[in-house]
Amino acid sequence: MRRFNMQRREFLRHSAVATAAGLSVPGGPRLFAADKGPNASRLIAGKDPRLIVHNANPFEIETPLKLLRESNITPVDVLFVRNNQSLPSSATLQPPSDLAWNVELTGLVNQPASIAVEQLKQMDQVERELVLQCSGNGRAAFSQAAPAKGAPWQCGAMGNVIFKGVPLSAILGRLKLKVSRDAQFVTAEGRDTPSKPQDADFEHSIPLADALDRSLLALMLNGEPIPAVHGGPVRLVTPGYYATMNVKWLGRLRFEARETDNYHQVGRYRTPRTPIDPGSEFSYGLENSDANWRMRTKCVILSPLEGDIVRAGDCEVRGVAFNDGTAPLESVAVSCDGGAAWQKAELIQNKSLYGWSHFKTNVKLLPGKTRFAARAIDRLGRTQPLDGQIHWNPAGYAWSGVQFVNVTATN
Ligand SMILES: Nc1nc2c(c(=O)[nH]1)N[C@H]1C(S)=C(S)[C@@H](COP(=O)(O)O)O[C@H]1N2
Ligand SMILES: [Mo]
Repeated sequence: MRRFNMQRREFLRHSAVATAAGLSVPGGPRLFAADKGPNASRLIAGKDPRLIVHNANPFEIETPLKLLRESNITPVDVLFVRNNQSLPSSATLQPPSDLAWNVELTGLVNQPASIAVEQLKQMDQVERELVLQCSGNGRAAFSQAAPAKGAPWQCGAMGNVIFKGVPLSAILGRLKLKVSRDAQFVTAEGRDTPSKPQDADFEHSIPLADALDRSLLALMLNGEPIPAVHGGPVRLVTPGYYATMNVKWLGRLRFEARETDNYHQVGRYRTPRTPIDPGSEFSYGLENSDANWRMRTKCVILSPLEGDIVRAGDCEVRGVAFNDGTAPLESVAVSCDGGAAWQKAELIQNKSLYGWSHFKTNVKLLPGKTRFAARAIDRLGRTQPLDGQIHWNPAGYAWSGVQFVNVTATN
């Protein structure tokens, strides 16, 4: 596997040279005049300039909640972007122009195989509405207890989108591939290469059972070919999983007995299995931590927003809730006193288990300060901790604590 990875990197380094002139490696300060700092639309052709740029290289670009709440299906021009490293020439909402893209299927299978994007396009497609959420979403909240390493994402490293593509199980059938009983995981490799050659390639393993049940090789996002920046021409999409597991620019799937020992799978993108004290160190291993796979149940208030000044009197509190799609949501409760008393909100269930559901409720606001909170619970009883810090972890993954929103009401 190593050997192949080296070859792949060498190959891509050549193509990177060819495209370097085309702003393929974005964000270097010298690309911009001093008065024109990086904004999302300069970094990625087609993105909305109002997005929050945490990092220009690699991209860590967040959707402000003000924009997120405007649509039920998050348009691609406002959808957040997170790259650990990028594929050359992918800084655009245009689909990639590589028409000869193949995905290899190797490892514990009767014989290695490969399928072209052109073949995938001819197969029956399924559509999945789902929440795409970075496992670092909400990280900023962890830092209230102790610094968490990484971009201080607030709540907008997520969106509700529609992916369309071919189920992995159908592809195995079409290729007549038999996966060995020893295979427990499928590892997805992206074709992007690390900016420092000595760094690890980007790949992730997910449990085979969920992959066969849920995963798609997605070709379309919100009805259009997947934009290059979001992983086109083909992306592994597993509904209900954190976005990091949705490997962009999919080059290969390996069927394996164990999770890969790749740095992105073992050294990060995991949370400790049992709580640790905020601020303490943690050495990740497969035996003491869980990969950022299925998303924790949570909700996010989209109106009002933190710091809003609103009219006293009638106020509608609304937002979105979601989980890993394993069971429907049960309810969302809203508090106007920072979490002491709760009232049940109206919950409009999404037809898709993996998409977000909207909640709303009306409250009477007295003049002065109000601290709202919202908490979702699903039919498996999985809910959000009032003190989200019990899940504190050094890199601030998988925040699912109750969110508090402070507003001021005036007459
Ligand atoms: N090949 C590849 N896939 C990747 C990444 C990456 O760096 N390379 N980043 C992951 C992470 S951490 C996230 S949060 C999502 C972001 O998806 P988006 O940029 O389409 O919003 O892509 C995931 N897939
Ligand atoms: Mo992420």
